[in-house]
Amino acid sequence: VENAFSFMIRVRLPGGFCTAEQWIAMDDICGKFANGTLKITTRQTWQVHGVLKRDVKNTMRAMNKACMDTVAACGDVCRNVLCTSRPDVCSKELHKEILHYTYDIHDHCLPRSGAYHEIFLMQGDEMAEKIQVMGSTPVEEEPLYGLTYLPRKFKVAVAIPPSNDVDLFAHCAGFIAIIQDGKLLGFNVAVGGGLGFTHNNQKTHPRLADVIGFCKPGDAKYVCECILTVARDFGDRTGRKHARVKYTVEDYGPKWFKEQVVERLGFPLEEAKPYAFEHRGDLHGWVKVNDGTWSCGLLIPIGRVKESSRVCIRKIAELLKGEGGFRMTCNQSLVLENITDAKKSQVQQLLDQYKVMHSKETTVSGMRRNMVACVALPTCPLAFAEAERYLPTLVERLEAVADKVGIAQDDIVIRMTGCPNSCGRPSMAEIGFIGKAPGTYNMYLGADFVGKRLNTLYAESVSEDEIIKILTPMFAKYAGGRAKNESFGDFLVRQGIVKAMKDGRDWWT
Ligand code: SRM
Ligand code: SF4
Repeated sequence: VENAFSFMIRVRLPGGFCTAEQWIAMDDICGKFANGTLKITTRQTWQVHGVLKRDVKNTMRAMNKACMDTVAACGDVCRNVLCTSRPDVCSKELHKEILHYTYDIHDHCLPRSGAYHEIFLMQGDEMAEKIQVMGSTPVEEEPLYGLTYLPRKFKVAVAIPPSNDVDLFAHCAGFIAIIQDGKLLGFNVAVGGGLGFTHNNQKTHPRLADVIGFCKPGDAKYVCECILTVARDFGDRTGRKHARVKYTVEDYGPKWFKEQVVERLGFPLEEAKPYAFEHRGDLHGWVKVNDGTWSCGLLIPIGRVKESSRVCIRKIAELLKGEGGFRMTCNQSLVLENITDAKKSQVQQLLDQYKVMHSKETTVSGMRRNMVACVALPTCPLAFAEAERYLPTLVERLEAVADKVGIAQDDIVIRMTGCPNSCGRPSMAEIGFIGKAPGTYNMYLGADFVGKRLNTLYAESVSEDEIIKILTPMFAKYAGGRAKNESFGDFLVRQGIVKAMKDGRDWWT
């Protein structure tokens, strides 16, 4: 008898988009092969958990049948490329154009290997035939990755200001859409972001990306290629803890890194253009898009689609077959797209019937609207503490405190992870928690609201009661003493409660 090994499987979904038919396929897959839930991740896609070893190939094949795969969803390659999910930041045409360049970058940097198809999709005879033809000679060529691929994972995002929902500065390579008079001029280019670190290893730390210039829209994929190949050629291959692009940028300097990129490009990057991020949150509720259709942003707590939310979204997908769109967000939620006037009330009815949150209702606090947590226990083997299963409970206690001082409706970015790998980007939260041991967290405060500053360690190994004790007077002080439109993180820094973390190298000081 073999052990009942079970696996997590993550789908590749650039820009976070799928059709109604693909949603239905994933819903079937999670019911048939996984644990009956879909997990929307911080990188705009789904994971399914609990797939038994014997079902791995069947799951991959079912995904393939619905025109999806898991290529480059993990590994030392360019991962799922993100793009802003909010339909209210620009016209639909412009969003489409920017998504087109997102796909361009993604497709250009995708590994070419056919191994995935050979291993997971080919059937027995087909496979035997292929092996015979290949003999022992490698027949594949990886133009970007070569034989040794990258030293480490490589992450890319495209942001459409004023939204920074993708957390652009957490990325190895970032592209900020520069829009003038409704036209896309090109992208500011950022390099060297990354958040993972290791407790007590001061050689590791989170780092935010530097903006190094501007490129024309059609050049974005080549710029990304050059950033990737500089990482490939100069990244540290002697130790995985120092192999991310952020360390290469830091060790050699952003100026040197830019020179390398420009040399490979064969033309200069222009001076970066002005832009402004104003928020990182998702759309919640309905918005009419300029082509006359509706979009509706849902609030799926910590991205876990299960029980009534699963039934509800499945029914919506059935209703929107052939027309609707489903866009995952980087805050682990979902935007329903392309809803006609005729279908809007039926969608609304389903959301009401199954009580799926989809508006800035007063029952939903600002913290709950902005909470993110990684999966952590029970499935993540690297977790020291709970995150997904626990943050909503902690937020409930904090809501009571916030309510008392009248700030329950204020947007505050709060995030938690089970370990310092930082999958929920906690070091960019105004209130961040990173698991130390079961029930205890390091508490970080003072990142800004829009994702341009890291937070700072405030207290080590704190328990729930200690967290409440620390935040209660801070919330009261904030309620009484904040400046107009001042965010919680900025207030804490202005008050000197924590120092501003200007550079990731100061993480441990
Ligand atoms: Fe992550 C590893 C979950 C986004 C940094 N991440 C893992 C693994 C696969 C654990 C493992 O290696 O065994 C986790 C699977 C847990 C489970 O049970 O499902 C895991 N990461 C996740 C997700 C699902 C968190 C979530 O709840 O949404 C996110 C999936 C994204 C996706 O769809 O591809 C996820 N991971 C991130 C992010 C955020 C981001 O990319 O914007 C980060 C921080 C940004 C960064 O990369 O710097 C992140 N994950 C890591 C790291 C640390 C990398 C580092 O540079 O040190 C690891 C561990 C590793 O790579 O060695 C890791
Ligand atoms: Fe697992 Fe750590 Fe990532 Fe959470 S942050 S999912 S505990 S690796």
